[in-house]
Amino acid sequence: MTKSALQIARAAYQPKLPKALATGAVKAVAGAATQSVADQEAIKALFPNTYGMPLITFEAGEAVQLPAMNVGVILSGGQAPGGHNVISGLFDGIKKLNPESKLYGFILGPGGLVDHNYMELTADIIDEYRNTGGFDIIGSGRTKLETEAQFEKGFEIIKELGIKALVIIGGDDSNTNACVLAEYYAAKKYGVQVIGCPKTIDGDLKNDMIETSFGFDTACKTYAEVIGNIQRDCNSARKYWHFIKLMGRSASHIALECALQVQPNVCIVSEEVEEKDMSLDDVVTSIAKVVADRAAQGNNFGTVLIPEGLVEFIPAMKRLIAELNDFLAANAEEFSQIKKSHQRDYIIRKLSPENSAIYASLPEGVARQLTLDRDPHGNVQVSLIETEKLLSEMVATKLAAWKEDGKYVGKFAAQHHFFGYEGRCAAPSNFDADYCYSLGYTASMLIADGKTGYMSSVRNTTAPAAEWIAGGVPITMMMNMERRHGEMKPVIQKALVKLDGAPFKAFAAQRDRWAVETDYVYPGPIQYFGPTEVCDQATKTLQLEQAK
Ligand code: FBP
Repeated sequence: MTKSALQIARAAYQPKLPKALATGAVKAVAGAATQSVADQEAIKALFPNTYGMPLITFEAGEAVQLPAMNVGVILSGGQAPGGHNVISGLFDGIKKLNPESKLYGFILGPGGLVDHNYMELTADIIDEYRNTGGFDIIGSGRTKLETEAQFEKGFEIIKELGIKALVIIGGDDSNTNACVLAEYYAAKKYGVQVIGCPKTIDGDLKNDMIETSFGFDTACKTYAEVIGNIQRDCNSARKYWHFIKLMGRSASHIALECALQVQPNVCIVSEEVEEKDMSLDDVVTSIAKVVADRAAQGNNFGTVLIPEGLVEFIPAMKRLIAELNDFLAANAEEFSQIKKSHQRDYIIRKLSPENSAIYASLPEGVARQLTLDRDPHGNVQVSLIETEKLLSEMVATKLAAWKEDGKYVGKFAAQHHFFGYEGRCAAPSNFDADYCYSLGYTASMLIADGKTGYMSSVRNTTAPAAEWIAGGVPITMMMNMERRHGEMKPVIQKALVKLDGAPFKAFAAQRDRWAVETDYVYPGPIQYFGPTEVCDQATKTLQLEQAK
């Protein structure tokens, strides 16, 4: 591998561990029994072997040497900065317990377990990937581990390799499946432990015991850097409005965190749009008002942050998409015969009056995306909708109408951006490098302690790393029952932005001022070496949530 100068220097970084883990001698202290966040009876019935287990905290204890153990690791779902450090922390942890221990990585996600596609991760390989971004050490994938046939197939290779425990590094769905797998192996008495680690840049796997998912810190800092740069450009040329869509499939944590870091003129928060039952026109009007107010002061420029999942949070758009899905599924043959140039009118004629009006108001390109780009199940691929263009085109139309009425006097020219993939594999910030290494190391301690169905947890994360608290949380504790594909299923509750939470309140208290004033913040690139206030800050979200 050809390495950059930063990569070479960064390889020598020794991630920080919580004091209790750094001593190398650890004891597990069990807390009180736990219960699920909701639907206790239903979850208990589904997880008889892994429900109600206690919280675990690791404290300094006696040094122990355990028999060598073989451990398997899987990276599941979208990439998030720091995954390699979870693996290196896990590797160092099991080697510390016994140098003969072995780590196997399953290739390209959960599919690697089912297909028996694996490699041993030796010290040489691990050293190549310490403190680097990406999941390329073994690759990741989105195969869902959910059927008994997959569990049994996986068990075949687990037996063959003598694996004692499997560590699944993933988001809410992957950790839900990790828990189902833990329960299955426990019920079958296969003697295989399953431990989860909280990953996703989206930041929506968090609760009282999991303060943040890894990768959120680095991804947001990467986006904030480039948004800051755009804002400086924007404030220099003073002629463009930049519409910037930010990744985050569902929750708006990334957009909100970036807003707190860069102080844009507008940031849409999907959860607020849903709560206030806003229509697409309401969202467009709210942006157009800011554009018009700034124009009245001679400022024909600005920035608008848009969360990727917005469209699905607008109740009226949700209804339109649902009707389109049903209509096109039932009339696929007839629709395919309609000439391209007539398809829009055809759809407008066929939809119910409410949805027809919304569809007719959409710009041509977006209307086409809604009818043409469909996933293998025939559903609209909402993530492909260019919301940033949709909103800017609709804002332009509204401003043109206001201009005719004498309500708007400015010039409006838009630029569009989507920031997503460039943040998912950035070299982990010091926070993510330390947090991930600690999560991996903690996972090895949970394995040593015989735990299964637990998620590795590291808390008190706004304090210096030495004061972090490492432990384990029973995954069933985070579960509730939700309807998925028409069936009630036990799942980890997804954490959306809370409108009564400190981060949103801090944003809401300042956004009107940010809208009219030009008070941009330019965070600059992530710094890996230098003063701690520059290099080691947690996200604003975490700082506000943890503020006592
Ligand atoms: P995970 O929840 O698996 O971590 O993935 C999150 C994410 O990065 C979303 O923000 C984004 O919508 C999605 O993955 C993109 O997925 P893909 O990599 O398959 O294009």
